[in-house]
Amino acid sequence: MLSNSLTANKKPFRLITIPISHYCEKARWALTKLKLPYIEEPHMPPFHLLATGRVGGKSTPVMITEDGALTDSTDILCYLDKVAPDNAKLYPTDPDSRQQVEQLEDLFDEQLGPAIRRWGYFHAMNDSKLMQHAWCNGVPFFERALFPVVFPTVRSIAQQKLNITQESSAQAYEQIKSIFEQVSELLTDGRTYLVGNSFSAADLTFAALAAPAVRPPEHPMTRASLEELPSKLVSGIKKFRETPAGGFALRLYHDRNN
Ligand SMILES: N[C@@H](CCC(=O)N[C@@H](CS)C(=O)NCC(=O)O)C(=O)O
Repeated sequence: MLSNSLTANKKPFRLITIPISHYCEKARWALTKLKLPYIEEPHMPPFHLLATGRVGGKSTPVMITEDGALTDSTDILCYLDKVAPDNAKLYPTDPDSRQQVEQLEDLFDEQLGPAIRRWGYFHAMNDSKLMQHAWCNGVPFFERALFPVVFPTVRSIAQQKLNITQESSAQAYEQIKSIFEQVSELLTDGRTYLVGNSFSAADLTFAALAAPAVRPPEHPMTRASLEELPSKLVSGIKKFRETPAGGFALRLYHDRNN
């Protein structure tokens, strides 16, 4: 739990992640953008539960601050916004604009994120080599070593928990298309950012959660090449990249580290 007053963190934040997770990338990007020091502690599922459970969390990302642990990506962004300097805020001060940012962030968190995960995992989960690369990037040695032992069980639990079936994946694909269309529609007036004239949590959340569907070359956790991906995923990625929303996510990634 967080205390009421925020303390200036003297130590780097700790960020517990499943490194491939697009929600973890949302938190990582915010920390990078705000140039706040952090140490990432990457884990492979289900070993993340040992780390997140210790601080009262379950899913990743979890960020540990001197004020307590934050167990949701949106809570992490709101916290970071409070410690960010005035010229680097992720949420507008104007109440109407802030509401628009929060509504878009909720839409992306609640619909786009789960749909992309379901569609992506449906096509990738039977390729254990691909999954090994996706899940083991930078994780402790013993977790990596146990991948071949635990993966079949973890995969079947994940398939049930996330309802990953051919039918749900096809529905998820349509849902991604529909949210991309909504974002493309917003961009038709030539705006640079989704809300107002500056980069906000809405832009960051869209790009981070859309990343698995457009595979930006600048993404810190995925390989740029599409060659190793299943062909169904590649054809979807190529289509998403060609949409205005996809191009927008790619542009934001191009500028991610500036
Ligand atoms: N609402 C959460 C969602 C996070 C989430 O779904 N994280 C997934 C990775 S993509 C996770 O850690 N799943 C493993 C679990 O729930 O045990 C947030 O925004 O932080």
